[in-house]
Amino acid sequence: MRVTERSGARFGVTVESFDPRTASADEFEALKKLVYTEKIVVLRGQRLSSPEFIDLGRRLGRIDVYYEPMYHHPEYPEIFVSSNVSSGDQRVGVPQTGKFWHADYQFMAEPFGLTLIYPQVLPKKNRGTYFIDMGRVYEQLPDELKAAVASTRTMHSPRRYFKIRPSDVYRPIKDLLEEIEQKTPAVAHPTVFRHPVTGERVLYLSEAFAYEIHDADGTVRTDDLLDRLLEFSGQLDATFTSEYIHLQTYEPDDLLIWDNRSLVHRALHTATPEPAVSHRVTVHDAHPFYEDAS
Ligand code: 7UC
Ligand code: FE
Repeated sequence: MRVTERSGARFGVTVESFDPRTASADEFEALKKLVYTEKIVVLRGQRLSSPEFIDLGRRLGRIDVYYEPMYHHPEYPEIFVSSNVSSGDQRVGVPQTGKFWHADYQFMAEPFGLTLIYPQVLPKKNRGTYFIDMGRVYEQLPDELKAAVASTRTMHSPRRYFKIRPSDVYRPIKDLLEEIEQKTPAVAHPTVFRHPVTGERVLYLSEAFAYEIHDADGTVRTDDLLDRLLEFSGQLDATFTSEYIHLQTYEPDDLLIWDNRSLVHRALHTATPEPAVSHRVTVHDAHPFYEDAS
């Protein structure tokens, strides 16, 4: 396993010569440690079959199968397929996934710690993902905002970004809205938590899923605190020039693993509708998702 810091990048490392099919338990431990400390690990030169990709996920923890079957790989439900390749009835996966700032499963009671992305078809123009390290954002938050978020909880829901399924055509929107609330009721997470591995404090909120902040006594905040936090973090920056935004681009045979506790991400908008297919596996590691920030 050869680790290279990526020059000019805000965070993340590149790893060459890591073969998940033959790597030892020690090598997997070293890899995991890198993901927690460096936030993004790009495994270079990966030529894995889908079962091998799933095995890699299993070596890292317990795989979480996405709750909406529309995203599943037809043979391997463990794989979430993002694809803009449309072939009529044969369509596999879902187009335009994640084109909004979010952390994966942030709207669930128990999100997973690790996300693995393995691009399968890359457009000619760079396809990439934007990332923001919300650990660094918390560290640099002005004292006044740090004081304002202490002991608060943030409410999360997928309701604004739930994707209409083919089977939803002709359904009254009211029934669909009710189904979303019933299947994925809003969840509260601490606005700031401690990362169970690094001990780092993380500002855990995103533009897509966070909708409300509650004070310690449960009172809903009616001020603009949530917007000010999102603004500070760079998630409202339409020009993507915020100092916190890191654009991760992909080379063929790259496989990304990132820390889903401290990073929020957003799929890059490509101007031309070129074919792009990506496979995703998500994993609960051996640690609780978060620890109390106090
Ligand atoms: O279609 C999508 O962008 C899926 C998104 C709402 N959820 C991904 C996740 O893991 O939270
Ligand atoms: Fe995502």
